[in-house]
Amino acid sequence: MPYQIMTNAELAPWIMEMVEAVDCQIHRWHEDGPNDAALLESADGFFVYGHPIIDGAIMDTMPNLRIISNQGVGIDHINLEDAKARGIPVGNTPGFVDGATADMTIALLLAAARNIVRGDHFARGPDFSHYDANILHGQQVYGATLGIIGMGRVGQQVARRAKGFDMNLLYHNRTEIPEIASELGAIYATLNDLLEQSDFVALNMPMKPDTRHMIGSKELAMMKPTAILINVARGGVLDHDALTEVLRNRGIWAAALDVTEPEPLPRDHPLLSMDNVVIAPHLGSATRKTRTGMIQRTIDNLIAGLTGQPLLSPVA
Ligand code: 8YV
Repeated sequence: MPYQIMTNAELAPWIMEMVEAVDCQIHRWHEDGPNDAALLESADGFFVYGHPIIDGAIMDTMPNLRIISNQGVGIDHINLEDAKARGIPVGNTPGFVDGATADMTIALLLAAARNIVRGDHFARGPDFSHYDANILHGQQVYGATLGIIGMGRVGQQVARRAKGFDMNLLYHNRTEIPEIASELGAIYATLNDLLEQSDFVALNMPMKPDTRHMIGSKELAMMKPTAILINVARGGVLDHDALTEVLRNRGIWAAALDVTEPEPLPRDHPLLSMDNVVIAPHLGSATRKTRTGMIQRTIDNLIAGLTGQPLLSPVA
């Protein structure tokens, strides 16, 4: 009898094939309901795809649930205490997303600094009638100072890449990591010093209760008017009203966002019509190679949980 797995999204055929190959039968679970009571009763595992809120009330609708396996590192949408209280292990996919997410951080940094998106639109439009050396001057990247907030796995990979651009590196982290930082050539700074001194500020911290709106109007006001803020972490670490305000007043030069709060932003959100914003639809780990690794780890965690083995990447 195959394992009965609930999932919250329409999985692509190649993902379905990978899951079904390990004796799992996938059923669609609807975040806004209704869900078939018999299916919920039979559910052995939950394959979490994207960021649906999974709390104790939902877990209680699946009395036989033995594993929650999250495709992705960030697990701020899953109530870990509720899972723990019910003895349900939760797995995620650390190590699989870091490189691609760091690449995306640098891609957004360059895109905002060098007017890639505005330049693309201009180059395609009717106003580009002759070369003009006096248009779309951006911010210099090489030799500039990058402040990384959150020096975990992704932050460290961002630092490695930034070194290739001869950038000076500051970092702020919950705890100082002197050995790794010295190998990366990054100097620890208080949050205030980092914000005041950086030409680019990259948000790479996890979303936790204590990082919620960690960057708000006070913090944004400390940044240089020429500075660029890049967020590939979670929308919730940044106060979007404060960001809208500071960008409107040209208090910072630009923002480059891979994540927002909410996600997606309402279609009439002011950030979407600002020329000093570059925005992507949460593409941090969106390469086929990275996604395949993430899916494989999600499945491996799933099977481990179903068979009572220790997960390959348990969430602490
Ligand atoms: C994923 C992410 O795209 O791993 C994470 O935390 O944000 C992204 O890499 C997303 O979570 C996929 O579900």
